[in-house]
Amino acid sequence: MHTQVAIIGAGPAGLTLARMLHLQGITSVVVEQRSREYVETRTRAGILEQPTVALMHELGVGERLADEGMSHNGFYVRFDRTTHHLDFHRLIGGHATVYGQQELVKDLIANRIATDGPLLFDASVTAIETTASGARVLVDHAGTPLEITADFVAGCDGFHGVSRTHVPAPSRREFTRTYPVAWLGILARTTPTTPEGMYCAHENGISVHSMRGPKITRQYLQVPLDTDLADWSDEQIWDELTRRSASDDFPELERGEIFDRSLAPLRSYVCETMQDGRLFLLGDAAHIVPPTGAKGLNLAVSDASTLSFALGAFYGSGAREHLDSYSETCLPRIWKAQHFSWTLTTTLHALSDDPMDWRLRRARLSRWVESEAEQAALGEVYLGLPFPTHWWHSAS
Ligand code: RFL
Ligand code: PHB
Repeated sequence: MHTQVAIIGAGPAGLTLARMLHLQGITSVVVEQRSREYVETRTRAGILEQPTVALMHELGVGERLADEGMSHNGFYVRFDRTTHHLDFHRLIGGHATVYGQQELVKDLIANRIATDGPLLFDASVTAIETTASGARVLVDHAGTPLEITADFVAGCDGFHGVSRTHVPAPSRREFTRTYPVAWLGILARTTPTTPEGMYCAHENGISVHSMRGPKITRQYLQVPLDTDLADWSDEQIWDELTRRSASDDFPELERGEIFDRSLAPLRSYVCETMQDGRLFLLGDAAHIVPPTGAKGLNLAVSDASTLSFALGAFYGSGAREHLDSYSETCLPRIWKAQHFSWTLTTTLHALSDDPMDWRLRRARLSRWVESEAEQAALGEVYLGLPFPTHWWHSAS
């Protein structure tokens, strides 16, 4: 099988790239190791930046997002039993949109299938070979070997994928920061406690109170890294969410049926070498942010937009410079999102027993809620910095 671009992974990065290439008349094959059902039901992110939402509309996949997404002006912060709303919309305009990652993935898959774009599920990439003139991707497709030849490979296979290991270790410029904590996440049939999402800073650790609709909540608890999900009963989860979110100005958290649970370690990682010849790394394959600040999916989409533009330029006019500068074009926005996620993570989590630490964190939280200048600065990044390039290239 031959195509112009072999895309490994049907997450937000791979599916968005496939759609943008299709609209530019560039062929691709998307190869996904999991089943369609698995990727369409995997619970993950939920907060979309404005540039992500605008892009989905441009790509013609924003219809359900417009109907079902919840538009938020900012978020709430609670500490010392007091609740504060950071209203970014009032200060700088714009919105964030709450829409589950798997819903976006469903929309992109439905569109890919409706436009007859090749998309293989249960197809695991086992090897990648690149030369100066092209690439070969070896795939195990439900037990049958398959070979794809392509001009380029887009590694959109997430943090645990195979693409990054194709970049020789000595030439990989990598930065890692790990945190001794994880997020225990739940989905529950309850009414959200605040009209927009809320981060609570408590001495036991952060609790996050987000939503997926008027009657479904998505909530998280900071837990130690070595936590076993089975050690937490539903009652213990509700007790701890209630304790950390206790306030003097809002009713107590509502309890209800928990129907999904997950555990995610907090990690910051950047592989600055996002290109090796004809292989490009996008999204979680190249970088991970801790979930505080909700940047991961949005960065994956931003990388896809940059690569789409560079490939459009190459196929449109033979220009190679945008491909060659792919990493440098992506990295400033990635590091700004890393900085934002690190700031929120270190301000909102309990990461040490040092009493001076909490006083410093409280001072920063106080500045956030008392200073409109601080709020505007946070809001600019939360609602989404502009993408580095257009997703399409005009040859004229
Ligand atoms: P994905 O989504 O991991 O997709 C990679 C795909 O590649 C497949 N794959 C392979 N396919 C073929 N052959 C192989 N050898 C393969 N190896 C892997 C995988 O099966 C998979 O389908 O990466 P992508 O596209 O880069 O997207 C990144 C996002 O998924 C991720 O950054 C976000 O979920 C992070 N994140 C959040 N991001 C936000 O922007 N807003 C949020 O509100 C937000 N909340 C979160 C989050 C992540 C969380 N967890 C679980 C880590 C909340 C949590 C709790
Ligand atoms: C979510 O709604 O899943 C969510 C909210 C805030 C975050 C991360 C995830 O920081």
